[in-house]
Amino acid sequence: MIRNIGALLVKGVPPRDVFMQHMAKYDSPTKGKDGTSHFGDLDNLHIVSPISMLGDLIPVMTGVAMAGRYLGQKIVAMTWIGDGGSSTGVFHEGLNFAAVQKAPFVLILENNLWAYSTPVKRQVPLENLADRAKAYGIPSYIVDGNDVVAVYATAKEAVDRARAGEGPILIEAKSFRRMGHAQHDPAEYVPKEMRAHWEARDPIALYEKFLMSEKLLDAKGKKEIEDKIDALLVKDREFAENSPMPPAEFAETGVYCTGDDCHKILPKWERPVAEVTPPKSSVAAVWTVEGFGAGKGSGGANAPIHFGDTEPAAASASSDGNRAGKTPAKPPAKKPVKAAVASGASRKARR
Ligand SMILES: Cc1ncc(C[n+]2csc(CCOP(=O)(O)OP(=O)(O)O)c2C)c(N)n1
Ligand SMILES: [Mg+2]
Repeated sequence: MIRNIGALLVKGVPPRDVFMQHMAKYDSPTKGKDGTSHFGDLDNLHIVSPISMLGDLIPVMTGVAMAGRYLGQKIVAMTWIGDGGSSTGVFHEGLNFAAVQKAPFVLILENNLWAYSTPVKRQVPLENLADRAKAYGIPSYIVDGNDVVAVYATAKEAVDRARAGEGPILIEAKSFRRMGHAQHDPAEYVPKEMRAHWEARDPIALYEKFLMSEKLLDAKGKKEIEDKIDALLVKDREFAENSPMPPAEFAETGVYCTGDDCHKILPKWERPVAEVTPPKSSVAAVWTVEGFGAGKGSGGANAPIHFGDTEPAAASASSDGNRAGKTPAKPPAKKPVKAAVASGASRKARR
């Protein structure tokens, strides 16, 4: 998504592609079909093109991770989601699926405190969004999202763990959205003190300070880097501006897949077919559930199964000396007849 642009540049996408994409030029990665950062590069840089639907890349990237595993490649898939996007249904479906499949997948949850004008506290009843990982039994990290070195070290560790077969990992990067949602949004709803707090923690300024204090960068080196980047941006902007617009007749091509003219979809069996298809690729069926029928219901009768953090009746009875082993003296009161009649009457009246 848009938040990927920085990562795209680090992965090797030239700035001219970003410029041309925004100008919808013919030489852009999508040949002018899209005016956003919705583009990828599967063949060379192994970047899956993102789309606008928040969360949908989670199951997609889980699929990529699983495909890599089937093909015997030691890849790790990675994508991003925002604090707002982490409340979509597909976030949960996708992460659950990744967890149960132990997919080599790292998800970075950028908690920048705002989703449009909604503060994170008004849409998630959690202090740490990393806690969402608990629901899927997967590990998580919390990292200062404005600390470049900490983010790199955490992401590297997570990728190494995923590659080693530990399954998916969620990283919550705590940060702040400095600008509005888009150009139309002056973000006047952001409290001034909050903005001031975070502006003093500008990640680029902090990283520069770190590099200077570690003597990895000095004023001369900084200027050299800035001059190099400026020259590249000017060159790529000119290239983008001079790129033609797509011809009108191109509008109807590339919209639907037309078979071999578009692209061939063929399996690339890099491992023996028998090894990656059932029954070898299947999981053995389980017919019995441990503990089934052995738990106690709160009324003392057999409960079908005892789940997680609800104390079984036997345990709670023994922790309470007075009630130990006793059955309740009176059966629980039935619903008062009057109330039942009244509710029946009001149902009738509504009809
Ligand atoms: C499924 C879905 N619902 C709604 C939207 C519209 N939308 C685009 S961005 C956005 C807010 C996202 O907030 P957050 O996930 O916190 O990301 P941020 O903009 O802070 O990086 C919304 C609701 C969408 N793109 N996809
Ligand atoms: Mg956000």
